[in-house]
Order: sequence, then C-alpha cells, then structure tokens
Amino acid sequence: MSFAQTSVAPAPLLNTLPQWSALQSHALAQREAHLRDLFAADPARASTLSVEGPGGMFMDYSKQRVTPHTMELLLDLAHAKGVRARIDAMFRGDKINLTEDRAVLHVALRAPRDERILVDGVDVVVEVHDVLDRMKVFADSIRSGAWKGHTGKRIRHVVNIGIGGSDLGPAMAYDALAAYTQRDLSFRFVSNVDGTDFAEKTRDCDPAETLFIICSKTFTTLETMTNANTARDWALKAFAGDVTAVAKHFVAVSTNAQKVSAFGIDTANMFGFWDWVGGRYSMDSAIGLSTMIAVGPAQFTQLLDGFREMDVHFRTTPLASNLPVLMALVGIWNTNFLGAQTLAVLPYDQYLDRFSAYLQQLEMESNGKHVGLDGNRVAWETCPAVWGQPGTNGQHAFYQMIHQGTPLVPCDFIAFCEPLNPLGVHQDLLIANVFAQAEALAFGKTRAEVESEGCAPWLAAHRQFDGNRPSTTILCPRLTPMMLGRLIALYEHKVFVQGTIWGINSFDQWGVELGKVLAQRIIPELSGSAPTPAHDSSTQTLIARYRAARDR
Ligand code: G6Q
Repeated sequence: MSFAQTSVAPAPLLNTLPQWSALQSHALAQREAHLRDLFAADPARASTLSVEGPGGMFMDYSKQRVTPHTMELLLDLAHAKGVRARIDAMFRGDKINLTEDRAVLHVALRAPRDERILVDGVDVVVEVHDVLDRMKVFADSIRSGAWKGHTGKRIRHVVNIGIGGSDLGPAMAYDALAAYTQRDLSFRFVSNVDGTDFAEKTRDCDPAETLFIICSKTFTTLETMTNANTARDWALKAFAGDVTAVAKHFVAVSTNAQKVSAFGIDTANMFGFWDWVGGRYSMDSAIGLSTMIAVGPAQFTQLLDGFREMDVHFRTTPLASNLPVLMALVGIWNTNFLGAQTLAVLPYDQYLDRFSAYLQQLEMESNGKHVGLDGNRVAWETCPAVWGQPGTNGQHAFYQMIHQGTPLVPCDFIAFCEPLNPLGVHQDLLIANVFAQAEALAFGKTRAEVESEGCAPWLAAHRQFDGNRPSTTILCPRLTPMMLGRLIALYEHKVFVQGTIWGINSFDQWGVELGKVLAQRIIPELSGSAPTPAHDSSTQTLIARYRAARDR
C-alpha cells in the first residue's frame, strides 16, 4: 500500500484552529504572571492543579505556569484534535502508524488473558499470553538453576545484547527494580558496537555460566549482530568450538525466526514479538526477558499490571483528570506557548538512574518529527530535548542553569514517599531536597529578600533568583514493579497525546533507520588500500587519517 493511499485526509492545521489562537492570546495576557502571584491569588491552587491517579500516584502541576483557565483552553485544543477518538483507535488496533501501515498496540502486551484485540482478524492477546507463558517457564528454569549450561553448570550471568529499544528498556528496568532481583544472578547489557562494551561487560564472566539473550526485532541490526557474533566466538572458544553449546548459552528475542535460525539459535529458544510493537514500546514484551529472569515471573506480572492500570486510567478517565493527558497538555503549553526547548526529568531515586535516558528515546524518537501526518512540514515546535539525572546529584551540577540560566527548563520531579533502603536520615533529606528545589524554582528569591539578608547591593543581582520556573512533581507511595509499570505507561501515553496534538506519527523512526544504513558505505573504505571513493573533503580527510593510523 502506498503512502498516498494511507495518508490522512487534510485536517485543519493546528495553528489555524481557533483553540490554538485562544491559547496564543491567553499566553500573551499571561506573559507577566509570576507563580508567586498565581499562588497568592488562588489559595486553592495546589488542590485545583493536582490529580491523583492509579496506585496513589499524585501529580502536582500547580508549579507550572498555568491557571485553571489555561487548562480549559488546552483541553479544548485536545478535544479539537480528537484526542479521545484517537485513544480509542489505538486501543482498537487501528493502523494508526500510517507510514509503516501498522497498528500500535503496546497496550496489548499487558492486556488480560480474556481480552480480545484483533489485528487483521487475529486475536493478538492470545499470542501475547502464549509468549508470556513460555517466558515464565524459561525464566523459572534459569532462576532455579534447572537450566544447565554446556558443561552442566548453572547460569550465573545473563548478558542482554541489543540496542535502542532492545536495550534501553531492559537496562533501565533492571536498575529500577534492582531491589526486587535475584541477587545471585548478575545482569549486564551490551549495546554499543564499540568492542569495549562487550569486553568490559564480560571480562569477569565464565562462559560456562553465561547466558546471552540476543534481542533484536529485525535480527539485522549492525551493532547487535556484531556483538552477537563476538559473543558466539567468545563462547565457542571456551567450548573448543563445539557448536552444540550455542543452544545452551544463547536465546533470542526477535520477530525474525529465519535470521535467528541462521545465526544458530534453536527457534525453540526464541521468544517472539510483533510488528505492532515499536522498539521503544517493547520493554514489556519478550524484550523484557532479562527483566523477568531478574525479578521473577510473579513480579514481572505486577509490572504488567501497573502498565495496565495506567492504560485503563488513560482510556476511561475524562481528559480533565487524566494524568497522561494533563501531563501532555502542560508540555504543549511549555513548548508551544512559553517557548521551552527542553524538558528535564529528575527522579529523586537512585534506582531510576537510567530513567531519563529511557525517556529520551521514548519521547525524542517518537515525537522528534517535523513532518505532519498530512506529509507537510509542521509550522510549530514539536518534541523538546529530554534529559536529566537522578537528584540530588544534579543539584551540584547542572541545576545552576535551571535556576539562573537564560533558557526556560521545565522539570518533572519524581519521588517516592517510602524508601526501599531506609537508612537513618537519608530519606527525609532526599525528599526535603526535591520539595525545596521545586519551591525555589517556582518562587525564587527577590532582590529585596537577598538584601535583607545583608548581601552587599553590588552582589545582590548575582544572588537573586527570578523564580517562575515551571515544574511538575510526581509523588508516589513506593517504587515497586507495579509503580514502575504505571510510571512508564504514564509517559508512553503522554507522548501519544502530544503526537496527536502536533499531528505527527509518533510510531515511525526514519532518522534511526537512516543511521542503520549510513555507515555501510564507509565500512569497506576504511580497510581498502585503493584511494577512497569521493566524499566531501572533510569526510575524505578523516577516512585518510584513520586508514593511515590503522595501517601503521
Ligand atoms: C525503537 C527503534 C530502535 C530499535 C533499535 C534496535 O523504537 O526502532 O531504537 O529498537 O534500532 O532495533 P532491532 O531491535 O531491530 O535490533
């Protein structure tokens, strides 16, 4: 089917909608409003602009530069853009990924066994649960030691080889759920084509005790196949080249059975997924096999339940109290009406060390687009750059810019009331810091306040804080597998709503596909002795220098 056949009928452009103009006028009128004044004017602000979602997840967006009227106008825009109908289309399995002619059904990965979701007449929920059941048997056999390696030893090290969507989710989840893992198993994640990644991650592993999970939807990705081949060589060297060892030390997660088999992995040890799961939405598919081995099938099911709870909330809750929708709308306000170009995600939990990196892909690969569904360039900003680090570390580094720099940096603070490692005063100090940061960003410190503390007038400008810097605080009871599921689904659906409003396809990734072919032309040129074929003078010079160094 051609793109022309699948592209949508022209819809009115986002920036010609009356709801868009209303927001522009409102933004102009609100330009001078300071959070100090907004809080002073509305004593109920914290309760009006906050919402509690599934599992006690509390989202306070009262420190965003919005008023209840702003939210009404944003909700009008969401309705005008058909957010509700599009949510239904996604859950129904419509092929809303137009450029790839695919359904977008990561929500089916956590659907209960008795739900029916049809894609091309096939009930995908049955397939999902078949794979989950096989994963459970396999995960249990590794955890119990029933699965033996080639020499009869039990598995102690699990190495996930994958990249992008086949790496970031499992790697993030392993860190996030470390407290729930079986500690006599170690887990490592190899993604980079830089040989250092493989060498460092496996240097203390005994091949006889190591299981490789080769995760690749396509099973053709350069980095993953290079690392997989290196892993096979590494293992076979230890087993005197006996290829029967591969079956005991390699399993695959892929949609491509033919390639898996050609690699030498028994397809009985392959766990499938489907083209209606985008890589960055796949951590709760078989791509999460390492997660399931780490935390066990029961806790993996809780993770899925958490996703599911947020799915149900997203699908059934009115837009005005729907967490992902509100979060998305606040983001639209910051990006399109306040001119913010970035979003800092700042979890105050060491276990969420890789959460921002995970979201970077989820958000920027999904909504980093400048062409609308109608095939035309959009005339409005889309995805902001997403970045961040866990608190409190960032406070001693880049927070300076968030407090006093020139760009506006909206922040998402994420914190948990109950610590997983209750040690002395740590938790109160952690939480005091996250609350204090959000407060300082919102209210700042006036010149008068600075001077009243005895600061010399010439220094006062340096020590004053403008404030009015927006943030949302997401406060949850405790980081559990279920809460992690809710949290990820929150961001997945937020991305979906923003993509819907911006009128882009959040589910393709042509920029990533480009990366997969770009290097192919240069690879043979690096080792050839003939003059390098013509490139621009810069690339030509770099190739020549590298070749000279390589041949020395
Ligand atoms: C995710 C992207 C991308 C993909 C990797 C790995 O949405 O498509 O990050 O996951 O390029 O692809 P394979 O799983 O096919 O190896």
